[in-house]
Amino acid sequence: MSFLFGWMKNGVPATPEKIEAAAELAIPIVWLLGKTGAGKSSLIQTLTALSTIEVGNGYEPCTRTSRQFDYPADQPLLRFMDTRGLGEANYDPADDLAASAGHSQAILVLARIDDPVQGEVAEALAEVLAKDPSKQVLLLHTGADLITDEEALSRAKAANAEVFRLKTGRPLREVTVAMPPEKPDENTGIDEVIEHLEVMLPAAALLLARQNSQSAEQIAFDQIRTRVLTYATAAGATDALPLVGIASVPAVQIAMLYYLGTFYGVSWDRKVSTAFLGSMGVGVAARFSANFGIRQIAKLIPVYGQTVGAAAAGTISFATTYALGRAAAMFLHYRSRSKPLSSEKLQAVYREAFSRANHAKN
Ligand SMILES: Nc1nc2c(ncn2[C@@H]2O[C@H](COP(=O)(O)OP(=O)(O)OP(=O)(O)O)[C@@H](O)[C@H]2O)c(=O)[nH]1
Ligand SMILES: [Mg+2]
Repeated sequence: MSFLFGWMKNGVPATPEKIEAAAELAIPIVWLLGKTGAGKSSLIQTLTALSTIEVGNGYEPCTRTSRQFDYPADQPLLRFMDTRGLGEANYDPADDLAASAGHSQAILVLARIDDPVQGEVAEALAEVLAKDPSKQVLLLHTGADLITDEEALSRAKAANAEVFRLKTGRPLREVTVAMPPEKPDENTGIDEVIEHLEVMLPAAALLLARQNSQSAEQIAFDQIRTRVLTYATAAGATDALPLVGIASVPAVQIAMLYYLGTFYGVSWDRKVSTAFLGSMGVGVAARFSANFGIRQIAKLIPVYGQTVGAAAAGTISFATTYALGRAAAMFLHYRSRSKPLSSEKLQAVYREAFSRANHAKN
């Protein structure tokens, strides 16, 4: 019995609409905290390379105290939550905390290097962390191009970092960023922000990472990368799948494999399915069932299941689905060209994709 057909027995058809609805329920969130003018909109613009982001424009209201921006527009896979009015009025993070509950997320705090008045931002962050100490935070020193003297620059950074450390009671990871307007070539620190996101929020980093694709295979995958991320994000909405009428993570994975088959012009007949399973190796197949097995067990233990188990299930389902999609794409690319592909190479690409998608330390 083939790989695909074996899974299909457990699955129900997962239509593109259902997949997208599930992905939206699990969309990862990047919180942006910072005073007006700190560079929040500039950062969104730089990370997404979208020129349509303007100060105070293009946003949907999210909560009373924040705006949200979903990216990409046609099939959102990442939400930026832009806190408004921080440092101007008393900010109460309750609404934003509620809006982001249940989503994987990271907090980026932006503090302009030439603005030493960061007390209110630090207080807001402290309040958020008091409610949820597990939240991952990165401090961005923006406007690095505005101070040219090295010593003055490091003094300014140290002083701002100290304000945040004192209010939150912990040292934060830090990155120095320059986003001079009208000079995108002179941006600095953005790759480092993405590197931190790889650890804090891999789903975001996979979407925002600059592509350096050279081979025909990589270039082909770039065309469907966001689609694979949609399936992976949908699979990560493990607990929400029944709500949108998808019975299981394997059903999402089957739908993804069919989509990829169509894209590469290869049909998943018995021969192709068997070749794929064979190349992926028994270890990978066994790990799938082990992962799903662990998830089910975790859910049976009430407290553990609701906290650790639920979070881990989403992360593992996201990572296994993304890695499966990445490996299947490579397999199908070679297959469509009748070129040989070693199982070592296929398994290596699976492992690499899995570890990139599963970097988060909860
Ligand atoms: N030179 C320089 N200018 C920056 C930098 N970051 C932001 N700016 C400029 O500062 C101004 C405000 O930046 P925005 O990105 O709109 O700030 P914001 O945090 O979105 O502000 P609000 O939307 O009002 O909360 C814009 O003119 C930016 O071009 C930077 O790193 N260097
Ligand atoms: Mg803005």
